[in-house]
Amino acid sequence: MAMLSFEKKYRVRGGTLVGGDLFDFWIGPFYVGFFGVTTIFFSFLGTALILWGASQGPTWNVWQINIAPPDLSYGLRMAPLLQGGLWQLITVCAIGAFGSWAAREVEICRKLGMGYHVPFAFSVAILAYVTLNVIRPILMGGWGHGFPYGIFSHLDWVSNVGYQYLHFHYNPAHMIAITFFFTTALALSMHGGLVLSSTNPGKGETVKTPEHEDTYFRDLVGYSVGTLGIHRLGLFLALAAVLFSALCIVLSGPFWSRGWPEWWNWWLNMPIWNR
Ligand code: 07D
Ligand code: 07D
Repeated sequence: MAMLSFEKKYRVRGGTLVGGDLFDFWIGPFYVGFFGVTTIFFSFLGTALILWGASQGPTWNVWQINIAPPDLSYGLRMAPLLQGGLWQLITVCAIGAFGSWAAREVEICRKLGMGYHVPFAFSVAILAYVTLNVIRPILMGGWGHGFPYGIFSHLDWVSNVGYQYLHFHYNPAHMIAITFFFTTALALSMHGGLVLSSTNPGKGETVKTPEHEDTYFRDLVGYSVGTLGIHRLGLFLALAAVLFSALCIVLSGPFWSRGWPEWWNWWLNMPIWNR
């Protein structure tokens, strides 16, 4: 298979960030690497801590398992294991696992001589998580402001925090983030649809070229962003969505502690209305 001969060519030592040749090998299709080992270490330890926490809690119902952060009275100190200390250790494991995964992506990019777009994009997701559970809690002076680890409990957290600011939809950065998320879905659906419509024709029909794709959008809306451009646009839209999300939550509390509808008073207070 062509893929296999290609793999043989690139499956050579080098490109690692740390550890030199140590762990610089593959198991089946998976590249191991130093950061593969640290990913496994942190994710196994984190999962084991969640399971142990669950065993100390009231339920094994997977939807209801909940590992809560410490009470606000602990501030930014370490808490006893069952009073939020577990949440603190799991947070360290999560950051260790996500960071290791990003570093492993970087090593694979280096081996292949590719750009760092994928690890860069994943780092933006990590930044959103770190904003929620490290940066914002530190700015607000308590780990208790982080979200709990549990499928339903983290939804309760989102809802409660939303209502603490009266009406979260009035948060302007939340509005921009949502608009970027919706636009990302629009762009992906149009791009996926366009590529399938030209490269997956019915039986007996020929596969069309990128010129067909460009012409389609030029005919439709007068402009085509182009084959490379659509991927730049997609990456930009998705990253902007997550960056504005991180912004909307870090503003809530550290920089704006009242209801978000009140923020819009600047509009009502503009001198122009008093003339
Ligand atoms: C499809 C890639 C695959 C990833 C998956 C997630 C785990 C967690 C943990 C048992 C798109 C795997 C899940 C490993 C198991 C335990 C303790 C990615 C894909 C399938 N959420 N959230 C979900 C996480 C936050 C919110 C689902 C993680 C914030 C809302 C899943 C994080 C806020 C809704 C989940 C995180 C928030 C969800 C599906 C981290 C704002 C839903 C996720 C680390 C961002 C939806 C029951 C998905 C749901 C949902 C995981 C953070 C809001 C359990 C890992 C605090 C409103 N979230 N979430 O498909 O059905 O993502 O919930 O930051 O409605 Mg969440
Ligand atoms: C944080 C996930 C990081 C994930 C990582 C990877 C694994 C491995 C393993 C699968 C950021 C984890 C990987 C675990 C898995 C295997 C094998 C992504 C993260 C590192 N909101 N809202 C957002 C909407 C309302 C509120 C963001 C819409 C209400 C609060 C987004 C609506 C109130 C917060 C968004 C709506 C409210 C948010 C989430 C509609 C509640 C946040 C996306 C239509 C009453 C959160 C940074 C995101 C945020 C957030 C959308 C409604 C509150 C823009 C569309 C009015 C408190 N909301 N929201 O950030 O900004 O992803 O987080 O009503 O904290 Mg909202």
